[in-house]
Amino acid sequence: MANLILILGDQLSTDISALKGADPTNDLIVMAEVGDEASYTNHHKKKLVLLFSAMRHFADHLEREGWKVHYHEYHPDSSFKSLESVVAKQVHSFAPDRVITTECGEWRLHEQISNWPSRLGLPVDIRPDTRFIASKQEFADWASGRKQLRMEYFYREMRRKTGLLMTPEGAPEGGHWNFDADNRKKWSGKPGAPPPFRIEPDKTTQEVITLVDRHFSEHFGTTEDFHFAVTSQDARAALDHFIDFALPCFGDYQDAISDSEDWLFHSILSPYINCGLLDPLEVCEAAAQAWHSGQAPINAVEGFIRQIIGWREFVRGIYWLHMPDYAKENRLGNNRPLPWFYWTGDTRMRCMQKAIDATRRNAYAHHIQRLMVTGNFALLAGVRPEEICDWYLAVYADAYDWVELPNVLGMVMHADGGYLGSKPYAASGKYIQRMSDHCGNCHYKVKKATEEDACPFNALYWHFIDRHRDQFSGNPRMGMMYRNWDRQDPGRKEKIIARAETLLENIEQI
Ligand code: FAD
Ligand code: DLZ
Repeated sequence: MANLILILGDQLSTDISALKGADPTNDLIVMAEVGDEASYTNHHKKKLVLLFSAMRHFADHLEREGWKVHYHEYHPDSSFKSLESVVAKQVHSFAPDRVITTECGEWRLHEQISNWPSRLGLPVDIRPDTRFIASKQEFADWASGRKQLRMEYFYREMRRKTGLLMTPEGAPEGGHWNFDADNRKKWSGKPGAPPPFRIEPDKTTQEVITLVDRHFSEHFGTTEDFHFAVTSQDARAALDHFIDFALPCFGDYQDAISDSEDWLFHSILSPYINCGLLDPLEVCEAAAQAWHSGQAPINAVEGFIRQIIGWREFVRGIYWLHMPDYAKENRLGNNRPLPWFYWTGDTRMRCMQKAIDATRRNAYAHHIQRLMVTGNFALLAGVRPEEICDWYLAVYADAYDWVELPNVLGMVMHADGGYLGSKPYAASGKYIQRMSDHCGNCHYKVKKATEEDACPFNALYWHFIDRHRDQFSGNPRMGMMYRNWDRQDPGRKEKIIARAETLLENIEQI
């Protein structure tokens, strides 16, 4: 019996379920760089370099381990544009008994692969992706019968399941499940933030950079200064770098934003975890070990682990529970096109310009920039969810539909009616001033709301509150905002709304 085993670009692990029980002497592994996957969105050039180079290194590794690998390199003139066309050709030449693959992370591709048994005329074994802590069914069971889902309760289940930061008696280490209250410091430049882990491009990566520059020149971003790891060995070195140099301060400055520092104390591990170079549990265990050995404090380690076994698992569960309908949600009825400056960074708002510029250079922006800067602006301005989702899917090296969509459509845009988050993360300029040092360098004045040079976030915030009164005034977590708004002088309110409307009418000039 011979099998054809398909490994996708984000499944680069020898522990992937498609390889379980496989036979190197009989089976054929297929991996393919194809136009359809490289172009279904305007993927950042660095994301393309990361994936193609990591795929090539992984295929080489498998061959060195004795596997037969058919690897299809990208060429714009190739007649094999889709994964299906590559697999169909190998089915024809290799005549396997079946195709084996691990379930993919996107509804779009999942739909295509689900049709392969009839289209290819042989059995296709689609195995669960065991790299997640909760299976799709486990999440569905947990969610069943709950009207609103709250990450915190799901997270506690995951702590119990993994035993991470749990005492032998079954209590949370440190006496609390969550130390978020300690994790809201502004960063003043001290302690110094460590430089990100970097690996200089080897020959394979350099070839891929040349390929991407030549054939994907219209895509967003730049390949310049590519320094991501592209092998699991180097991704592990990136994990060690994070644990040694950044994790101790991760909690304290988790919500901080800096005018001068792109990476702060974040791990920059999501690109590796999401494409299979790092296992999420291995990452959490390394962090827990740093706490046990006294190398990092509990607020940092708990906060970090919560992001992975809490948020990451939670958004994936929501995605598979509600797709494909979830992607169509637009409960706030937004219909504004995405402003063009999301692609160029050409805006006088310092925080937006800095977040977009970092995104363009690095294919990375940290969570608070994604949530409270570019996300907050899209929410306040009422951008069409589909357009802002596509932007986030394109511009980050870690972006795949299963994780991007719930974060953007649910967490940022509140387009699912509050299913993922109990209240929208809407904020005025005051939040950005509190958590960053951008405002001192901005063309706009954060203390003003109605004047021509007033911070746009201020008037847009009140406009958002005012126009969504029906949806939010009954939300107990937003009552105070409505009381504050209603207390303001009617003349001032009128001016604020007028200023917001001028901004919205001239949004491309902000
Ligand atoms: P750290 O801050 O060091 O966090 C540690 C890890 O926790 C991350 O590597 C990631 O695996 C996980 N994590 C943290 N927050 C989340 C979250 N909300 N959802 C899922 N995992 C999380 N993450 C992606 O992996 N891909 C995306 O496409 C993506 N899009 C996002 C879009 C928006 C609008 C927002 C608000 C968040 C998005 N996130 C996404 C979550 C988060 O911003 C990134 O995981 C994080 O910034 C990655 O950088 P890091 O590895 O340095 O993370
Ligand atoms: C994101 C991506 C890109 C850019 N290119 C490829 C590719 O050429 N071949 C491949 O197998 N996968 C690629 N991917 C990842 C897929 O598009 C898809 O996002 C994931 O496999 C979903 O789990």
